Amino acid sequence: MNPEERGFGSGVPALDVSEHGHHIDGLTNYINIANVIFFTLVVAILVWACVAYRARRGARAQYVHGTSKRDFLMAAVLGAVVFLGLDLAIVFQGSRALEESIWRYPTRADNPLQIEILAQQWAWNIRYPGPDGRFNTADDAVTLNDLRIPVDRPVLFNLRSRDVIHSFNLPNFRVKVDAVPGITTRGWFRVPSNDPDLLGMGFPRPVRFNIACAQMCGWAHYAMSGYVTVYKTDEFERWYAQAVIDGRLRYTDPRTMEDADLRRREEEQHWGWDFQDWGEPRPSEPAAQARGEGAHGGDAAGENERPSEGAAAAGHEGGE
Ligand SMILES: [Cu+2]
Repeated sequence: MNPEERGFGSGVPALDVSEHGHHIDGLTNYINIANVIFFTLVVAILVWACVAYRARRGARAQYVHGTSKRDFLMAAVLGAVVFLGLDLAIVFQGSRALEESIWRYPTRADNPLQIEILAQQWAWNIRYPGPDGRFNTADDAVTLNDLRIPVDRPVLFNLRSRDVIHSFNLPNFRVKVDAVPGITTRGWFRVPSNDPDLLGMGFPRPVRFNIACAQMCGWAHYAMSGYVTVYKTDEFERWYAQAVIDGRLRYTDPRTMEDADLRRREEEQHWGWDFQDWGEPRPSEPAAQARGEGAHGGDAAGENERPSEGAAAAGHEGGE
């Protein structure tokens, strides 16, 4: 497998191969076009006024207070056009995009690929849960700056930072989520296998895109990059199975280790956390299943807290 390397794509903006990206592009285009129209209009009026009302021999300047009915009417109409045509239109389109796709997180029924991402100066640590579906266990697959995903399956990620604020940015997927020390943020996206741009890049061969950090995070911020590679489902599963085997070979249970220094270093490798999907039932939870608690088992297992449930969630945070 030799992934096609595309980087940011050659165009501006970068090619978009995500399911929801057209919402963001549509909004950006709308703002750009509206800006060009209003800018042209304002400049045209200014130029016309400069020429039409230029100084002429014998002409006297008038002082206008702008308090006539006509002045008020003109200001009101112009204000309404800008407010309705720009501000409200942007709010309306933006909230529609949020409701229709960006905030419509995949549910368990959608079988999302769960991933944990730990940002640090200056790298992206990426963790997959492995076959047991749980993080920080011996079958996790862990990579550095190397995110691999299948097509047609939602990718749901948790994001944390080890040090300063970073921003996880996948330009070709229109994803940008901040990694903030002390809290867990999340995001999701999906790459449809029939996306024309993706097919144009040679898919079903694996296609590779860039990961960037979009937050100035220190002197090597520019170097905080990685790759995200899109695979056919079966090829992804093959890679994933091998990555899990490789992970097991490297895994040592820190509890069995005598050497304190080695143990500390080993524990640093196990930086994962209980995946937070904000209150979704966790049917794969063995403890919950044993108690027959399908929908509400998460609480007893000490997981699935919402971030707003202050004290309980705080126990999970800031563990770095
Ligand atoms: Cu960064």
